[in-house]
Order: sequence, then C-alpha cells, then structure tokens
Amino acid sequence: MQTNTKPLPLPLLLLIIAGALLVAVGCSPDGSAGTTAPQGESTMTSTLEIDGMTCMSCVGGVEGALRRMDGVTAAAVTLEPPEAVVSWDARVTSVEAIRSGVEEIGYTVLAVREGAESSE
Ligand SMILES: [Cu+2]
Repeated sequence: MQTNTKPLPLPLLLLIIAGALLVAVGCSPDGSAGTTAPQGESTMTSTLEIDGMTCMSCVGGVEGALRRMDGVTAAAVTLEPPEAVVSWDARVTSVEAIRSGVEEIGYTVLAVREGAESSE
C-alpha cells in the first residue's frame, strides 16, 4: 500500500523560507548599517619601545595586558629589542590609551613609532 507523495510539511517549509530570508538579509550588498564594516580600514600598527622588561614573564605580562585592551587586535612583544608591535583599531582606542595601559602595569614607554619596523 503506497501513500500519496506528501508535500513538505508546513513547519519545515516555513523554516526553510525563514532561513532563506535570514541569509538574504545577512548578505544584502548595501547593508551599510555598520555592523559589517570592513575590517582593516581603521587598523593601525604601532611599535612601542618599552623600558623595564627583564625576562620572558615581563614580555608575557605586557603582551597579555595589550591583548586585553579594548581595540587592540594583535600584540607581539619582544625582549630583544624591548618593544611591542601593536595593531589597534583607531575607532576604539588610541596610542595614548595603549601607552598608559602599559605604564599602568609598571613599565615605561620610551617611544612610539608608527608601523611595525624595528628600530634601525
Ligand atoms: Cu620579568
């Protein structure tokens, strides 16, 4: 005994439609609401010369503190030379905020250079 080929059950159909709508909204090409602002446009990279780091745990401490700061997207700290290369979002933070964050945990920022180049 064969049952009729049933159409998709209504709830499933609604689910599919809702899903399609969500995808369509998410991909809307002129979705300039700001929620999907392109990354990178306002990302700056700065190199901070840091005084007071003496060992790898200092390095780890500075790096951890930098990475926890609002607006910091990446941080790489080295002991030799003693500096931090920080990528940060100019819409969220500033070099001054980053600098004072480093000084708050007990180190001194001797200089800040734009970009990721090491001192010559
Ligand atoms: Cu140390």
